[in-house]
Amino acid sequence: MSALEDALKVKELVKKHTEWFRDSLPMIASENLISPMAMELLISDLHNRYAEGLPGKRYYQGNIYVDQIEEITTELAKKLFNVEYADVRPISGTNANQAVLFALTKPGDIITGPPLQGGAHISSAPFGAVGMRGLHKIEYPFDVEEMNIDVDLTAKLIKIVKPKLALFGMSVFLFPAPLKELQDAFQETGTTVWYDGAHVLGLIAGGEFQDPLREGAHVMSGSTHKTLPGPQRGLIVANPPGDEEKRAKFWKKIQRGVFPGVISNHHLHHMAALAVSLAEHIEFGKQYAQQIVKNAKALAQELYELGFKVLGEKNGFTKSHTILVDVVAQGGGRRVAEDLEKANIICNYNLLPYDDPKKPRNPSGIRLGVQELTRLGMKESEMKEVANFIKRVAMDKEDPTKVKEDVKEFKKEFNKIHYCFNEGAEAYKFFENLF
Ligand code: DSN
Repeated sequence: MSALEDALKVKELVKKHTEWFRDSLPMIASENLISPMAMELLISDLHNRYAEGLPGKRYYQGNIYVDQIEEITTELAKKLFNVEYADVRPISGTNANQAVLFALTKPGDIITGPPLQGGAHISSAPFGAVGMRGLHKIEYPFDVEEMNIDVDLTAKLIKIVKPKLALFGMSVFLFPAPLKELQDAFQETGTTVWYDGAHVLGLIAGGEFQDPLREGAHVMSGSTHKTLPGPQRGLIVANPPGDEEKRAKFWKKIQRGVFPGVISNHHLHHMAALAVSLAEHIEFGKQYAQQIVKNAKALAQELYELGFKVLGEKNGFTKSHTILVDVVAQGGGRRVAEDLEKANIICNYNLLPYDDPKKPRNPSGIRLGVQELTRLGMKESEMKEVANFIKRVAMDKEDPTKVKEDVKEFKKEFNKIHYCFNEGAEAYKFFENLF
């Protein structure tokens, strides 16, 4: 193939991908749909430009408007999370985590955090950002019945280990982290508490999860494209402890962790899009977050009633956007996730707390997120239909390609985007017009 043919082939594949997702039920817990207004800014001239440093203190000319955009974005983040400090420059959640690690630890330090098979993000693994920083991670004990870290044992662990940094927050985040319950341990040891809110930022901002920075966390990082439905990017917010001088010093370390620590340019088109998404979440985030949690609970309950082993039963299955299902009886996580994909139901296979973390390729579970279906206008009654599609594929072993036709038909009614300034706009028209 010629170079041009390769380029055209990629364009064609992007078109096919877009059509596939338009016809599918996207249920990956870490994804979402950006709003049309935010999307427009992604293809602006900002994409072509560079900015390093902070507004008014750049290393490049040409940033007159970029500085104003960054100031507005930062203020919107501060307002949304009700915090003293915000940095909107990290270009992803992992990148934000790297910046926190760079700022608050030194190689050889000890960090504590949730276990991988208990849902921890890969950046906190020894083979992820934590390992790259040369840190030793000690994992919290996990309570499978609670589907959360074990509070008493974690308090003891923190008192014994006295970590430099105690990390909370996960990529399978069903229930709030027990920050209030661990207050004594934090205070006794003077531990700095870091909360990775990537999955639940939109729920936190919407007042529907926990409020980490008022429950003991000093700094919160996260990605901006999950329950907070913005561009693929990251942010860090903080309400550091101590007097004004101490707080400013803490924040300066974080800002230097971001730049020059782990980024150079910070992808200005994504920053402008983030400003729109933050503004939209200030306006619509509360209703959106409420509906996400209602939908997740409804889906979990329906799957449970259909006979699936949904984890977290003791605590009502979930308080977030995510549910976790043990599908060993249906053939295992991988088999089920692959069959669902053939039926246009997109989710991922996932380690469960009792799986061997060294065997991530065929775990016992699947993880399902409802934030994108909610964004497309689905409510509790639609969750029943979604549960039924999942049952037909995973439990009844119906031919997935047959189920796919019904999924496509069902999805036709849900291709409008909600909880944004262009309320009710066609979600995929923007992409379709590109081709
Ligand atoms: N690990 C991704 C997920 O939760 O899907 C997020 O980075």
